[in-house]
Amino acid sequence: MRPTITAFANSPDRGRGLARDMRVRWALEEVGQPYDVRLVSFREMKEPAHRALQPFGQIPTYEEGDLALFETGAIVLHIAERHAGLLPADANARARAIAWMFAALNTVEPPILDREMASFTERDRAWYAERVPMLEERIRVRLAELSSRLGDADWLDGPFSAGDLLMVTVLRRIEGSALLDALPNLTAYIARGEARPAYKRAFEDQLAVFTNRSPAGS
Ligand code: GTB
Repeated sequence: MRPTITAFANSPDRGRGLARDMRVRWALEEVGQPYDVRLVSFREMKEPAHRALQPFGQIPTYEEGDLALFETGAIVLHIAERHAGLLPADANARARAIAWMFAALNTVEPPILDREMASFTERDRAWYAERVPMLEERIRVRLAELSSRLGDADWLDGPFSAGDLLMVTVLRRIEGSALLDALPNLTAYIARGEARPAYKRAFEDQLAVFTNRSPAGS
């Protein structure tokens, strides 16, 4: 059954692949599953019809027959479990790939989000200048640990998996920042993810939402 996902009608990043529907698009492209996209405005996201799918009034959502899912980790895991290509067949390797999915979302993403949120909401606060180095140090520690584990491997644990897919989307949030400067293996890891044909198709489709939208947006 062809799934439908939701995405921003008017993404703040102008479709540069940072909004989280990118993860779901990429996963669907990796497994060769065609899908539909329903674009929602910020107002629509907070209305009851959307909250019935996503209690927090966010994108993306995923509908497939009588299944409705939210949370990108759960959606990507669902896709990976139902199609070949994103999780290894061997039970232990599969469990480890799932561990990397959780690591991306629970261990690496939180300090990156804390830094990002502070820059949006605390810039004019007296403590901001003092707080930023601490927030950045937390990111640096995680990145150094991740870099050390990755070493000179292409992917985190054997072949590309849903764990790499989520990790690359998390790291893209700081792509181009000085935080990654000292860690060329992570920069190359992100580039390897972005070079995958499935990633490129997903990116182009997300970008097309912005380039094709009406000038007024929604
Ligand atoms: N934990 C949830 C998941 O993984 O599905 C988080 C979902 C989420 O944060 N969704 C965001 C959202 O709907 C969009 S992705 N926000 C609206 C709201 O909460 O009211 C976050 C995002 C948005 C925009 C950019 N950007 O433009 O750069 C990057 C990331």
